[in-house]
Amino acid sequence: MFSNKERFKKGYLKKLESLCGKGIEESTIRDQYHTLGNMVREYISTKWIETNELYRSENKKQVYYLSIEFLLGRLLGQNLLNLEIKEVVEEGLHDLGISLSEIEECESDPALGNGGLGRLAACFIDSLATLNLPGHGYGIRYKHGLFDQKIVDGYQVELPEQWLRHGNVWEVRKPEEAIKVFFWGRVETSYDNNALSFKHVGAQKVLAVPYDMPVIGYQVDTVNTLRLWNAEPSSLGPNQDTLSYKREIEAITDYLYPDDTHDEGKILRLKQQYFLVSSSIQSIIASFKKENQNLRELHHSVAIHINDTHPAMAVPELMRILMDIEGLTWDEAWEVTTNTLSYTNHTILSEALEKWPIYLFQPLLPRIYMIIEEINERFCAELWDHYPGEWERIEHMAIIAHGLVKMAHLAIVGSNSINGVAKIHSDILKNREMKSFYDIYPWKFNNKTNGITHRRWLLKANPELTSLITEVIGDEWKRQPEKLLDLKRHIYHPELKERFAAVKRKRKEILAKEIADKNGIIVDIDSIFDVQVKRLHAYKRQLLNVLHIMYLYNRIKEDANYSIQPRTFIFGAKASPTYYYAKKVIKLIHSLADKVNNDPRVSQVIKVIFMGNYRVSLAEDIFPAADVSEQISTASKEASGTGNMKFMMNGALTVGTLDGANIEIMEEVGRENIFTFGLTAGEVQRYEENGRYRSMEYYHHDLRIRQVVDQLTNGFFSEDEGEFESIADSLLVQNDQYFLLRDFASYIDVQERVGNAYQNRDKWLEQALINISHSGYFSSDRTIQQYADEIWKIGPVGIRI
Ligand code: 26M
Repeated sequence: MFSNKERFKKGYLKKLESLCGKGIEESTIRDQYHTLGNMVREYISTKWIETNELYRSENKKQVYYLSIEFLLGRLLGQNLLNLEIKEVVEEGLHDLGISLSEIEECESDPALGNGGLGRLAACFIDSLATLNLPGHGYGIRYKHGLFDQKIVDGYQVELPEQWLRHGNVWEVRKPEEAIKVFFWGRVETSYDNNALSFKHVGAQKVLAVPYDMPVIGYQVDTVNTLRLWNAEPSSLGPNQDTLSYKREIEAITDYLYPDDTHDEGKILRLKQQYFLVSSSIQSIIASFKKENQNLRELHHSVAIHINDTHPAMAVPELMRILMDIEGLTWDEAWEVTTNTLSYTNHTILSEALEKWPIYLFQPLLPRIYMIIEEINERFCAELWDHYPGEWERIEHMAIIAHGLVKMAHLAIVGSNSINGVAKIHSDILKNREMKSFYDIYPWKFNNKTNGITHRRWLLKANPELTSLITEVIGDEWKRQPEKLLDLKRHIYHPELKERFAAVKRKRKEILAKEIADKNGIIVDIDSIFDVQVKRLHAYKRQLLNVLHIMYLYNRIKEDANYSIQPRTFIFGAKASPTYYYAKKVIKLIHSLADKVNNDPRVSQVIKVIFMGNYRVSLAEDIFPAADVSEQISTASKEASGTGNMKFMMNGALTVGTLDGANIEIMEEVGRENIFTFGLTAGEVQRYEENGRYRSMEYYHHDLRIRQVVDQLTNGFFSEDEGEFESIADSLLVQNDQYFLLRDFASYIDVQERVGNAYQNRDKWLEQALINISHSGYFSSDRTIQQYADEIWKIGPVGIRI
């Protein structure tokens, strides 16, 4: 059907007719999207079935990636690209008077994630399929993904996201594979056949119905599965046929929690976690049992990965199934469990470390809690052997302490591998944050530096740059991204530089048009597009970026001769709805934008743009247009970052701290090709330990700082003077926890260097190209290959290229 244009056109018209009962003239754009989506799904259905059959028949080891979030982004364009049918479709539709890109626009982003962690999971499943690895995602089918952000008078307002409003062509509901998940009730213990047996009685039974989505590899026949669970009432018993009962159950998968740091401790969140874990593990065991008998050998056929601690209940859940249902002894079950599970840590921020109060946990999950207690007791006994008499250390490392269940400790004890997401982050885990665990289990700890799928973030997002690269070095790099290094031999060729410049310019024009449409502001294409897009958080220091812009504003106002390279500062960020400070910073960016953009002289050289509702589809327009990538977190706080990689891959230069993967970007491109500044992680740590930092001293001693901080509260923004007082307080009264004022001078300096560097156009273009050349290392294909080889011990199945 996609083998040539004419066939496609015929098939398309026929499908439109049968599906929508319409001819092309009466069809709406949604009909047209729906038709194409269905054709693609049908086209891959054979490959999907064949992939599953291959996995069954070869009986090779499989990996299951459990994640509370998968931030997929739109699928139509990516699927067409991976299937290599995009051109046929585009040309065929063109003949029919339809624009493919308009059709693509009508797909809503499946925004089933908050940010980095969820997007990483999406990149990983793409790489797994492309590398022909038998690996599947397990997640939750939230009815509402991350909220839509509206900006009203400079304030963020959240609206419920509605990605399923018009249905989802990519999913297949599998009610026959539904699974029951048990909540509440109590455990009856009895002694029969010389063994204890446990019965969970009086439980509320929730039905987990899988919706499977195909994950299509690039240029291969592999189609893996992303299985998303939906909560539904199981057969209604007496007194259960009420609407409120139905609502209570469905609520489990209604909303994605919009907070990506603060551990909220809400019971619904705990239900979501267990719902994901229990349905996934039961389903994994069921499919294992179809081909294998002996559960004592589960770990030879199955690896289960837990993405952060959110699915850490996989540890007790697997123990429960192996013992209570399959009849293994504790020791047998423990051997299998720990050999099956592995865990990735994504943060060291203490407020993000999950701890559940026993009073919530125990009534909701009585059997799981019992098992955790037993794991804890055995673990503490083991610690006692290691550290006899060291009560404090043991209490500190325990899984249950002070009325709380510590999910990270559970994950570490129950897994065979614990990894951080960038070198520095893994080192901090080993030497500081989890040192006491590293001391007893050194072999478990390792690093897997994050990556991004270059298929979405370069091939799909930036087809112009993709063509240029391919013209110069051929197209092997598409499957072997490290081959982007071949570009290096060409970067001094004036023609390549000019053509890259033309691509960048074109992409800046496209973004500028979007900004004109959405924000009503005309930006200068020749200005530096300086971009910070990511969730809004104190540690990511969007406020430092703001303070720099305020400083520039002041310089321009005060010095008629001050001349700088024009810049457009672009922000995109969602704040958690309950995060007061983050919302204030969004308002501050808008107030600053008003001030800057409406000043006749200042606005000639700088502009400030806030792009609302930052999400995957918008990101695909932003990264290709960026000149400068802002990666300015307080050193040690950003575990890795992945936006930094998307920028570099699209030829932006990084302004960054020595944090997360920025350090590895620097190692790749060389110090000369990145702009670093600020405290190192070691310096931050020393300040945190010795308590010697006094932000007030920087306020008093640096006039530039005093001026901008004063402007937060002196009516400079011509509104309510108290509006930004809490932000000023965070810097002075609360002693500036994230060292903005400490890094201010260094940041101003480096930004001045950036402005000057941009004026040496030739050199800038070379540096951008060097960044692109070295971005292949940051492909998630490399990351996934390392997970496959070093953690999961899985290999490819049924290769065809
Ligand atoms: C937890 C409990 C309750 C509600 C929400 C959560 C929660 C959800 C998402 C906590 C954290 C979540 O994500 C954290 C995250 O995105 N971390 C980022 O992970 C990226 C991928 O490894 C890294 O690149 C980023 O540095 C890291 O901040």
